[in-house]
Amino acid sequence: MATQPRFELYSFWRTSATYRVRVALNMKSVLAEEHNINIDAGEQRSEAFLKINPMGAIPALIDRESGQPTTPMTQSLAILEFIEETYPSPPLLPRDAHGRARVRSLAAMLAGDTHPFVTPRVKKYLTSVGKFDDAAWRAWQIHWFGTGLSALEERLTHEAETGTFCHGDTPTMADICLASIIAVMRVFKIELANIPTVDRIMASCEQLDAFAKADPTRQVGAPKA
Ligand SMILES: N[C@@H](CCC(=O)N[C@@H](CS)C(=O)NCC(=O)O)C(=O)O
Repeated sequence: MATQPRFELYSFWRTSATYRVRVALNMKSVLAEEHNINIDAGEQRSEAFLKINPMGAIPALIDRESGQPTTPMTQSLAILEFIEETYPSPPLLPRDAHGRARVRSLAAMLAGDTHPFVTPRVKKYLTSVGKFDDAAWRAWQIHWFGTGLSALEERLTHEAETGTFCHGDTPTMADICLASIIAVMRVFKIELANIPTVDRIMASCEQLDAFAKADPTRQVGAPKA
């Protein structure tokens, strides 16, 4: 008998925040049925989707297993924590409280302090109200990706806990967030110089199936190469 995936994931091929959830689900070998929300067509602001997430942003994750309608889960970091609590193995957070604080802090630098500046809604505002042209938007993207990743590089280079991955030698939520930013920079053909530790850790992430399978270019709806 075919088993239905436990989760429904509202997603779009190239989004950074959905990538994080995809990697975490892949790492725990958990299946989700994906529903495409075409951000280029503005579907995140449709009446139907705003009922799921009034913020008009993906991802949103629905848990079918509870047996009764549950509020859709939103915010990728909250979803990662839910996945971690529900499927503890392999762990995406260190065992010690200091380690967990460090991983959550690195993750927040990316998902909380970097990604929001480069979202489609910010682009929409800057290119309409702010009259940004393509060059100004690109300069904006490079500035904010660069600000976040330079600060991350500084920490990863100088903090003793950095290993093969952001924290030690196994991937954590921090690596998921790091890779989510680099993956979307690649979609926009943005490359930054002078972040060798970030680049080294991204290369380690890419060796893992869970990350490789979540790559934007491998998702339904991605443009053919
Ligand atoms: N903080 C949220 C950010 C969600 C978010 O901004 N998602 C983007 C895609 S990566 C989105 O749906 N944007 C729609 C828009 O900006 O209009 C999270 O981590 O889930």
